[in-house]
Amino acid sequence: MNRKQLIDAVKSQMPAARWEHTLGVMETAVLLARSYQGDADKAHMAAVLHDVCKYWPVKEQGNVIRDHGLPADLLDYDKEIWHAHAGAFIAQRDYEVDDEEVLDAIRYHTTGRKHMTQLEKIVCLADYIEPGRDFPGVHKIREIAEYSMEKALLTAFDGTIIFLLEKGKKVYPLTLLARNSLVDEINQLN
Ligand code: DGI
Ligand code: FE
Ligand code: FE
Repeated sequence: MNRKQLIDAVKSQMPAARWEHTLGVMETAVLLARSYQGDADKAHMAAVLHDVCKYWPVKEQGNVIRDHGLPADLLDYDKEIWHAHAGAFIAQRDYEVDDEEVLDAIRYHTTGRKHMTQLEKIVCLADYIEPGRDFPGVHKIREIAEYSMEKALLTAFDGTIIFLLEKGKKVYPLTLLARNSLVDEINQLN
């Protein structure tokens, strides 16, 4: 599959509005990679595929997790986070992606994790701040992203955690670990 075929195949998996979002993440991920010494090709590839399963029926996303030994505890948390792990599996199986760094960037783009790689930060942050995003606080995160990916991502995760707490929802532990890990990184940078 060449790059054009890959892009067309992923595009066919989602409604037009979600494809617009994916285009925004592709563009933003490449810009972040250039600004922060990331690998722009890998960032682009992970961005193309990051939401590949997002519009699959939730039941199918759950089946991918159950049937292929992905972390079973995901099933005890919000369904919104399933598509990331399921997507990494599908990227490898159906789209012939074999680069572990790219697969991890897809896998952790929603929840994050402790000690996120540069590529994971790029894709996760691009997902929050791509031009089509419009949620309270997004402007501030875009401003911070001009000088620190870690500070921008911390602000983004804090917003998500607060949002989940206010809704009375559970927080997947990796998101808390990601958040704490960024605090450590930032304090060592200062
Ligand atoms: O797929 P997208 O809409 O582009 O963005 P995403 O993959 O970041 O989706 C995240 C959604 O998942 C967001 O609306 C918040 C929700 N969510 C539910 N539980 C958790 C969670 N997000 C994180 N980071 N951690 C959770 O535990
Ligand atoms: Fe997503
Ligand atoms: Fe996304």
